[in-house]
Amino acid sequence: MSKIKSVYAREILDSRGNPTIETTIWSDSNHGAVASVPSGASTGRLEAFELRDGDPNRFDGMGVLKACASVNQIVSKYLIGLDPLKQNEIDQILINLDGTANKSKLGANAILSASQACFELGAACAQMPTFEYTTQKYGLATPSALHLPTPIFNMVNGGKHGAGNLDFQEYHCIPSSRKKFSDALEMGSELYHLLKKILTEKKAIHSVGDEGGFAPNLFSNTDAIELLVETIESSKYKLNEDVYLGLDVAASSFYDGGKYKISDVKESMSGTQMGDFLIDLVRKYSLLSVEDPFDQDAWTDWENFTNNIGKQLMVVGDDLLVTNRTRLEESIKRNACNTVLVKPNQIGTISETVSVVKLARKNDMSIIVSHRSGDTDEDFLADFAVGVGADFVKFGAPGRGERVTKYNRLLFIQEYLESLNPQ
Ligand code: 2PG
Ligand code: MG
Repeated sequence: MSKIKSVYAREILDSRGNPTIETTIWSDSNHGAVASVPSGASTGRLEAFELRDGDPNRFDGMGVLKACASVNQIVSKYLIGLDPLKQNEIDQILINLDGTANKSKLGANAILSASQACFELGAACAQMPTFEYTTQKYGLATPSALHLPTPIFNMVNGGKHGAGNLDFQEYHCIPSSRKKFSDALEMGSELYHLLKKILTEKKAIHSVGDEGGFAPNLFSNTDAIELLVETIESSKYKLNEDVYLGLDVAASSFYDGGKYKISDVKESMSGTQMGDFLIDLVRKYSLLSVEDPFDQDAWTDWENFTNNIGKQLMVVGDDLLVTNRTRLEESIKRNACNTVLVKPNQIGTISETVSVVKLARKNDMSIIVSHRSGDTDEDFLADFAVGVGADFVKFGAPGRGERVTKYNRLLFIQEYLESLNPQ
């Protein structure tokens, strides 16, 4: 049995240039693992607590030296000597050490960096790729090169990730799940470049937003959808056959005083009116998925929407569920949505994340494993998604380093699996 020998956290920068925490861990068998933690911009109210220093003299208060100290001065003492294969035990120690409901004492960023580093160390000690280790540990999937998670490409960035003119946060191109991952990635890349060309021809701004999608100067959310339709129609791919459209409305970010105000409609809308507006879009464009269509606490609107259109649409809970088992249980009871967005840093440990995946699976919900808008150059999530048998991954645009490192890892996994079972 290997034992954890050292645990050390330090401050690095994420893709937005903000500090985040990276933890390195070693075993006495001389295996090592490094895990860094992402950070959201449109965060759910009930997400686990991201501990920042608040010192205005460093990084405008965004430093994470306190979170590093949580790991270096507290967590490390309790993890050294433990077997890295005992993930549940390790995560329970982390949860107990913190002792708060939202991990605000040590910081969920500190806790996740340690939890994930232990998990990756476990894979290294077991001498397995992380996806295989995940599969073996949790028994949730039988990975196959032909059935890797389908990528959800974020082509246009609005909301809190964009230039300020689009209300909806993300406009997705989603290749057909029948496509092999490498073909889906090729399609994503081709459409991404075609979209840039079309934006250039229209003299629209084609700089990119936080997740690598373009952040153009369009007038309305419908314009952005039309732009994707135009891009696909001028490509060799068929809309709603080879590739589908989806949205992350991220409605909590523009919900104000019980109303939704978007540039497509003159008057502010009630939840019911917002639902009707979105259902029109779903029908008109045959959308495949809509994430966070309503505010995170507008349960009744979610229920009505899912009852109405949930048979033909993935209704995705992100801010609604915050990868939290209690919220998911509530949502299942109410039939508020049919798809779970899974983000480990919303809850703070690997075990709790897996428990959400398991509950979702048991209830026949679809699973999307997702990055954050401020992410790091690591590819752990690709392995995790394959290992838990996620249906989809949402890793941003098929461009920018912190996004493509995850897609590229899926390419590697595909080839690795093919080499095990040559045709
Ligand atoms: C989302 C995420 C990731 P953020 O809303 O789904 O795309 O954004 O990380 O800013 O919460
Ligand atoms: Mg979201």
